Amino acid sequence: MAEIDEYIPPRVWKWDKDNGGTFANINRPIAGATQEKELPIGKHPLQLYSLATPNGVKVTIMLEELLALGHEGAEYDAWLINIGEGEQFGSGFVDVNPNSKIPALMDRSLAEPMRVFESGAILLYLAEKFSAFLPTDFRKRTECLSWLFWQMGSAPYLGGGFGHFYKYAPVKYEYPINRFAMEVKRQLDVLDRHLAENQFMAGDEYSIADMAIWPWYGAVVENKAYDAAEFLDTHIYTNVKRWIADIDIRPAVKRGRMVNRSFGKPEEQLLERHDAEDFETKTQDKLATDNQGKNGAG
Ligand SMILES: N[C@@H](CCC(=O)N[C@@H](CS)C(=O)NCC(=O)O)C(=O)O
Repeated sequence: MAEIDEYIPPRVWKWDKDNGGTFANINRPIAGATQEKELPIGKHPLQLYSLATPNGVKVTIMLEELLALGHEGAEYDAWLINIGEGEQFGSGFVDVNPNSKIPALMDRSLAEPMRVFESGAILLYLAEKFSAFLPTDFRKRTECLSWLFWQMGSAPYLGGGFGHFYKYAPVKYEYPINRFAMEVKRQLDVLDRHLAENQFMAGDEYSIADMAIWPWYGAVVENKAYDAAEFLDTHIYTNVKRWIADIDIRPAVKRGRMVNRSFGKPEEQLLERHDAEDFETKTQDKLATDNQGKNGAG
């Protein structure tokens, strides 16, 4: 192993604001709001405050899947929360999620609006509210929830552990990269063995477990996160790849991954979503063309 300078922890930890990491400007050791800022409220029963990270995409896929099934009560306004600018620390957002992380949901269809935070809790809330994408059979339901909670427990090793040290840390250190690469490969092998025997995570039914797991592990295997597919040799997980391809082609998945997306190809970025037709008319490529037309006309 390459030699690294040993760190001797002081007796009491102190916050080094400029630690050089990619997210040093937003990470801090205290909770709560940093500024007063109300959240916007749209016309639909559900108000989502989010960004198209893997955790955010889980929820927009679920909402688009519910709408595709004909659940009109799942109509939603999706508002962009720019976490790079610290919008998760606005007072309105903290009221919806005291943990200051996207995604956060307000259900305004109830007499007393209900907040829901944590992507897994939001998926379960919506699945129960609409009786969809959560198997009704006791054994399949239990299996679905096991995999949902597996994802919620495992993703921090993938993102906060591997992704952080491989991609975002100011310096590449062999020890944490080795530690977390090993864990991520173990997790991919867990998935690969399960998907060798099962079409979807909960068996033969596509469910909220797939919606939770696909955005994270699909992104890594397809080299859409951390640029690490080659490093992790992800092509060997053939059953995971088959499952990813089955999910990739779902129209609701294609739509869901565009919502609150503020990066990547302009035609895949729908910064805010307030109506089904926004996918046709309000992606960034279309808005840019509109503006050019207006500027040309003006
Ligand atoms: N366990 C949470 C994690 C959410 C999370 O980590 N969100 C990130 C984006 S993927 C975030 O909002 N980060 C902002 C911050 O850490 O300040 C969930 O699944 O909802």
